Amino acid sequence: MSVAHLLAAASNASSSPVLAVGYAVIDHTPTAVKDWAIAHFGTKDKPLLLGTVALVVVVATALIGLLAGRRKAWGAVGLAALAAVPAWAVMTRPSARIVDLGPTLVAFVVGIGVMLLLLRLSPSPTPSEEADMTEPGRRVFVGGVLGSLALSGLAVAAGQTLLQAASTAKLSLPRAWRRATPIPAGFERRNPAITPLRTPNESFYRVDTALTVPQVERESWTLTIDGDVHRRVTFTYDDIAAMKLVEKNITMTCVSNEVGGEYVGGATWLGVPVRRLLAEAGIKEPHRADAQVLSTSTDGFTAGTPLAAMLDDRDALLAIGMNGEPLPRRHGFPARLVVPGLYGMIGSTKWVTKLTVTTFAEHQAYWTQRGWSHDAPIKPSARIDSPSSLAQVKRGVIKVGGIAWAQRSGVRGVQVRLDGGPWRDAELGPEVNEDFWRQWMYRLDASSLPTGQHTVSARVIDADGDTQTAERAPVFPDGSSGLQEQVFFLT
Ligand SMILES: Nc1nc2c(c(=O)[nH]1)N[C@H]1C(S)=C(S)[C@@H](COP(=O)(O)O)O[C@H]1N2
Ligand SMILES: [Mo]
Repeated sequence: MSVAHLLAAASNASSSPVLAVGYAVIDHTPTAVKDWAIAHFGTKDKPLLLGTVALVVVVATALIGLLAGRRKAWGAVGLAALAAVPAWAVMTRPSARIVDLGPTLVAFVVGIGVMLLLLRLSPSPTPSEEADMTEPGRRVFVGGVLGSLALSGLAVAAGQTLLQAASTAKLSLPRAWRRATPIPAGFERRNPAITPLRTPNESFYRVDTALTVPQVERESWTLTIDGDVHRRVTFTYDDIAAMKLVEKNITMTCVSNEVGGEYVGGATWLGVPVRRLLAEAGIKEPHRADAQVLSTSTDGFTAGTPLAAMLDDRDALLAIGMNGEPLPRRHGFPARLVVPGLYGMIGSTKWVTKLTVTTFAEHQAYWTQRGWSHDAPIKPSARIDSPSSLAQVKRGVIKVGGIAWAQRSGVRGVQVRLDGGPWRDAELGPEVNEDFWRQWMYRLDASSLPTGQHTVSARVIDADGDTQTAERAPVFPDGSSGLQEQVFFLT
């Protein structure tokens, strides 16, 4: 399996038997079990899944080894049955080709080889020979096992090194034709606990279904537009880089972000408005109700964006730059979509290679097939960064603060309240644009408050004057709502 993984890493990662089985498990796990796993293991769910796959293989091969000890043919049949699982998993990957069976075949052949070798090295079980054979025989056998384990470890290490392809940070990035106003520094200077307006690429949240980061290169990448268009068009990276590129400051949010959660970030994106690309293809019926742009990634992920959101003035982007650098691989290198105002699953497809103009009735995107809404504008929310949850706070003036967003509208105000008392206006940080988040701060005079437990909460008011709802909703199917209630202790 390790040798196969190495081979796959050097050619096409998704043909790795381990990764392919991992994806198959994800695809066939009931949503309830998946949610449970994500809730309990968070972002450790992927290593845990792959570890489990490896463990099952170890147990299965141990059993096959026992069978082979009786009869070699049984061992061979066992290994063939075991290899059939990744063979099936590999061929059900979205972009599977017959050559992708190569690594699995190699795993089978190497498996047979190791099995025969270990059988030859294994001490004979017959009692008559035991006296003179056991000691050196055992030692040679154990040596053989440890040797194969060591080689196996080396192969996995080499494979993983290959999969962590070179960083993209040093690559060149074309200039913007229209620059965005630089994101200013804000309240983080007065209260370092408040989230800075610009999220650095290294700490930008990452959410995707990929078990390993897809390695796509600029030279081979293309974007095709098809579906209900007059001409099917394909762009290369150079085509895109030569266009009039615009910069836009956009705050992205994941539908899985809980109230007060971390799956949200603000960055400067450089790219081409998607509507200009769509115009080159020529949309047949731009005003058709139910129309969507289905975007497809190299890894088979799809997202469905309402066509109107791709065409209006929000500047949905095909982005190639993030905070002045080429997109990091984790965030979709060489190109991704960023759609302001809609949760990431509604169209911020990373490693995007195809845009299909179609309808929601005709095609269902990845998360829609799994019951999530395809109509999911980001819900306005205020997050409390300071004080942190269950913090011990000294009596005096408490600097309450955080960040708030109401994409597509903008943040007009943030209000804060203590222990269910009256709402008070917070001070707002610099405004960037309506699709960007905004910092807020409130100096809470706690000099006359009793010591012990207190609760502070916050709510955002958007530019239309609408106040964030206190009504609680879970993240499924269209995003969480409710107010964050932060408990702290006055000492
Ligand atoms: N190819 C691909 N693109 C994807 C996803 C994915 O699973 N695969 N997840 C989406 C979701 S749910 C979110 S919230 C954003 C997250 O983008 P980020 O990881 O750059 O923050 O990417 C979107 N694009
Ligand atoms: Mo998401």
